[in-house]
Amino acid sequence: MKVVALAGGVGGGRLAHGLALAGADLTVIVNTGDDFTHLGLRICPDIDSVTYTLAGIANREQGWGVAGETTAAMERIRRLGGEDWFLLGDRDLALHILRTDRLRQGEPLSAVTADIAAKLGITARILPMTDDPVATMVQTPAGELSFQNWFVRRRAEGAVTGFRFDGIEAARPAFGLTEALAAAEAIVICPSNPYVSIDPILSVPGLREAMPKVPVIAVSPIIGGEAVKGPAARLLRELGTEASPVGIADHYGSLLSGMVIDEADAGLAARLRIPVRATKSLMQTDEDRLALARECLDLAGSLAWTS
Ligand code: FO1
Repeated sequence: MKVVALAGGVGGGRLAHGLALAGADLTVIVNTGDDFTHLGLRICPDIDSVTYTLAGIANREQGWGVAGETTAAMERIRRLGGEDWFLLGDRDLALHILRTDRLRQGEPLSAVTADIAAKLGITARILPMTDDPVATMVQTPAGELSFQNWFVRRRAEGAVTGFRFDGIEAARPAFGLTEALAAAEAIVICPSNPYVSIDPILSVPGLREAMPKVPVIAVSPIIGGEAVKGPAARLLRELGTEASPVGIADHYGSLLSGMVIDEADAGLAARLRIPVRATKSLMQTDEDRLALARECLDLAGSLAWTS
């Protein structure tokens, strides 16, 4: 089945891996709102989480960076007084150095991303949501913060009043993105943060319009009122309706055809006005990733004739 997955970082990479294991003809559209230039290097955290996970070299517990990483460069940067709040491992740095060099020579992010994925033996297509610069800004009562400053430096603490995707108005879908959507038989919205991972993707002008009339299945990133990782539950409480699959469904609205929620939230299925599957949605092993992906594809398949 031709599947397009919309993904952020950690949860996105894991379900994308499950979809690849399930044999889907997979394209992953990845959020680039977290991207920033740091120590002169262009860092693309969600693209790298998805890439490393699909390549089987990710630091599984952490959700970002490379397994078995060393930090010799970071230690020397620290000793020489460089910025050390954003930890870049040695192998990760190699990718940032090469990518930055190629971007600086004018190569689009989608081309660099595709080539790195191929070099790492990945068969799925990994596409940034756009080749143009977009920066998620976090709005707080004290003013705006850049995403990584908020997420890493301030550990996503403090009141948030909203998000702004700087540059989104001028952003065009990445090369090949609308064609991938047009060919899709199902769309899977991965269990990523709806505000800072999925909304930027859906905000790229022309992307929503390019969504085909096929089942759109979202996997809830909230289990039992909590996010598996990150501030999604708190943000839903502060900005949305409720920290639950119901809040997620409200957030995505009419876009959704169906939803996969965790068995802990099965009691909420009646409040969701769309077809729902309740299953184990916490992905701790590759088998979990595969099983969750199969649940998504099975639900999409059961809805295909109604779209
Ligand atoms: N997240 C952290 O909380 N601390 C870090 O030091 C950190 C470094 C880092 C380096 C490369 C990379 O690709 C991701 C990194 N992340 C780090 C995660 C990053 O903040 C992502 O934006 C989040 O995973 C949200 O998607």
